[in-house]
Amino acid sequence: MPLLISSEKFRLREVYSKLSVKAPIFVRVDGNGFHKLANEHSFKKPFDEELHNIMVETALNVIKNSGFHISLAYTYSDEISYLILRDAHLPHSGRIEKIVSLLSAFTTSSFQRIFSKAKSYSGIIAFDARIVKVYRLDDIIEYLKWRASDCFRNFINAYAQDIIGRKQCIGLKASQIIELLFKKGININEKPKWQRCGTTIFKQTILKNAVNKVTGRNMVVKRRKIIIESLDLNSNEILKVRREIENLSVES
Ligand SMILES: Nc1nc2c(ncn2[C@@H]2O[C@H](COP(=O)(O)OP(=O)(O)OP(=O)(O)O)[C@@H](O)[C@H]2O)c(=O)[nH]1
Ligand SMILES: [Mg+2]
Repeated sequence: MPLLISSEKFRLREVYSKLSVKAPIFVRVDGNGFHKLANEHSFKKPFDEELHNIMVETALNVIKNSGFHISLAYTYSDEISYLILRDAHLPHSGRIEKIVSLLSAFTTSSFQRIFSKAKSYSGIIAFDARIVKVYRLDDIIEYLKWRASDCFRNFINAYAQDIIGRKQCIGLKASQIIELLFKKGININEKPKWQRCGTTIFKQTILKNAVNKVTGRNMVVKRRKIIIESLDLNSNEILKVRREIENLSVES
């Protein structure tokens, strides 16, 4: 005899479904077990440009095709931070379960499609996701600087392990590692910027002259252009990003 269970009973057990968040937020996704994937697929050490390009393409695809209104994405290694700036840009009334699961799913399916094709990979890939609450513009900038610092730390460590050796670097400060690398002929400043700084994808507001089709009058219209650039977010270059986030914050 079939068991009769009230439909309400387990709906009420969806105890986390009402947790919600307000904008602005970052959603950071991170590749699951990419250390293993890197070994299995002989990713180039210390940095694999093809992998980085796939991460950039993945982020771009999520911005363009997920339906989420993402104002900026920043990626290095196996992680992407997505910025959702305003409450109006948060789907599903900001429900955390929805936002986290959908953005990890969109990132995963996008990366899987591009990566499988490029590397004839038949396994399955996953990205986890977490929400980082930020408040004002300064907080958004501070978060980006934090991830950029982690990117730089990762950059130094990756070269240190590859050129000097993991054990030899234990207990050394970053400045000592940089000096040792220099003695071995590696000038970190000459390495490609994407390795040191990751890649930022952001929307630039540009003003264009146009003609109003109804009135025939000249007018100025705002357009958004997607910029993909390796910027040093811990230098003055962050001002470029700050300005554009500011523009997006005040515009409808
Ligand atoms: N060879 C190589 N490996 C990379 C590159 N970028 C990322 N990785 C690998 O991806 C890992 C990313 O770090 P984590 O996210 O801490 O490692 P993970 O194995 O994904 O661990 P979880 O995120 O906890 O599942 C690095 O430790 C590297 O092993 C690259 O350009 N070249
Ligand atoms: Mg990872």
